[in-house]
Amino acid sequence: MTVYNDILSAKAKQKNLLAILIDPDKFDVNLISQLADNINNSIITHIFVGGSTVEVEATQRLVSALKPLTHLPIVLFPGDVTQISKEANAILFLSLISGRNPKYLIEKQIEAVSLLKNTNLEVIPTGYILIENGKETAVQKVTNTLPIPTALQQLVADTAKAGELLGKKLIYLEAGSGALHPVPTHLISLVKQELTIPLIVGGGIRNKQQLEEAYQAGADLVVIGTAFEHNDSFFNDLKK
Ligand code: 1GP
Repeated sequence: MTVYNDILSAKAKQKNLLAILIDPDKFDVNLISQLADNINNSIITHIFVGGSTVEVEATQRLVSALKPLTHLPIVLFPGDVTQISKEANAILFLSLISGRNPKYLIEKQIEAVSLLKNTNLEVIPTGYILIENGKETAVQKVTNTLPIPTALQQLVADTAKAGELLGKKLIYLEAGSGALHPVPTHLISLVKQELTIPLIVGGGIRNKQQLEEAYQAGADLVVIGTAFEHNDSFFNDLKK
């Protein structure tokens, strides 16, 4: 459990972790060298790969191209079982515990087992919690689930704790890619108080200030995708 153990030890040392999320469907593999340079020269610690809808094989192509260009762990954050690539280091084995759709609570996970058996991927059980952000996001549409309203704070906290008690190794608090608003900091803090396992926060974080606020509220690892896609100079703000 190298990737997970490294997250745990970073948490113990209160070292903030940052993942870039690359959506294989949105990214042109021909630009991979430039992207890898930008990543390697930044404070980014993890590379997440995944998307809500991704063309079959696109994940494999991206991971194969990226792997020789970086020493950072490549972690699959799959929207579907077609997004499993042997060459990644680890996979977030997600269960959408904010939703009530059996497909994303257990059915997709069962479907993934025969595929995972043919890999050496480190499998990290992750409770995935979708929070409302002001607009409908792709994950909401694809999974046909409702996000938890931000006003239902206790429900968010109890959902996260239930995830931990069920044996999840990570909780991922998600506003959704391209969210209008990130997960509110008071919700991050509330969830953090409940958990002993590391907390991932993502969705709608577009600048360094929001990143710092998420860390201060208690995020152990922050995930950013859209801000890197839309604004190349964002890497400059995050140089080593
Ligand atoms: C989505 O949390 C990630 O799953 C990243 O979201 O694209 O809004 O940064 P953004």
